[in-house]
Amino acid sequence: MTPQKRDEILQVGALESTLATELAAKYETLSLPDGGDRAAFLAEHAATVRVIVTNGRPGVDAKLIAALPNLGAIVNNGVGYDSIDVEAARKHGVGVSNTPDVLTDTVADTALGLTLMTLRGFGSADRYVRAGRWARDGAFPYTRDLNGLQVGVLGLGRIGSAIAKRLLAFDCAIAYHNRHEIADSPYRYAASPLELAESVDVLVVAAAGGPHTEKLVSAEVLAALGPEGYLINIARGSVVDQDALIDLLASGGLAGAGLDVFVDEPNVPARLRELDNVVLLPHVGSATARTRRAMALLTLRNLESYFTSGDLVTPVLRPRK
Ligand code: 8YV
Repeated sequence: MTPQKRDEILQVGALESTLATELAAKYETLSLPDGGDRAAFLAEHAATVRVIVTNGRPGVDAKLIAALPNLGAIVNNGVGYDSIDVEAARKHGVGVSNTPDVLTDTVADTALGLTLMTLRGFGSADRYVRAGRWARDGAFPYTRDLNGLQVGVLGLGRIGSAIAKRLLAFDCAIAYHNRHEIADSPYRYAASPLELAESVDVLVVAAAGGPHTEKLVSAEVLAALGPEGYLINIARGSVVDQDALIDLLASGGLAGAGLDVFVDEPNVPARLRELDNVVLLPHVGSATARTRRAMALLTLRNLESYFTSGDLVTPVLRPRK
């Protein structure tokens, strides 16, 4: 029997190995090479690609979309799709899907853990014990309570709301800023990121990345948090002015920061790594075995659905039929 021609998918970026294996078992898979090899690769394979599967890095730009004449969908194994040029996809009738809901609770848990670690200095306290300083230097310095604080959530979407819900259990007073006020929200609305920062002790960034939110947390917003204020970011590094953040953390203009995301991942500036009032995580917001499996399964369902019905299960943008 002659083997059937299988649907071809193009992997952009390094997918986790289980998902990559599952894709390869079912579909004809290609991986987009970096840099110089790309033109030759596209000259040979561009016409066969029907779907891109990506984890958001290094991204899918207008040039790549235009180079693939039979591309119908971009399936993103992640909720944030800021590195995909959705406008270019729309222009070419290409659908885009992501993995909402399945990671909400895990990312919100990460935000809470990071907030507690940052305010209570648990990372630094752990290093204190390991370095033998407890026995040598005595008790660890006092830190800050989370319970009872005013917390601002920038971006009260699915993840922001799950974070707010958890903070209520810590008796925190919640305020938020979104582009639009949410009519029936139980939380106080702040008309701008600045107004939000001025009125809270901790600012948690949960807004989507992309050009609309680039440096939304500006130097001015960060300064408004003040020397007793904290910044927590589990969204995208691009939402925060990272250089201004480092300056304020280093000069005492801000008490501390907990960061799971950075401007140029996986590169974290040395100046930031040298500070002791920050907790730095390697973008692990959704990185538990259960949640990553749920994300991969939703990615596979989107792919399957596109090949069988021409539509996506969790579309950000529906494909043109
Ligand atoms: C993942 C994320 O790091 O979902 C997102 O937007 O940032 C993370 O859950 C990423 O998508 C890897 O697949």
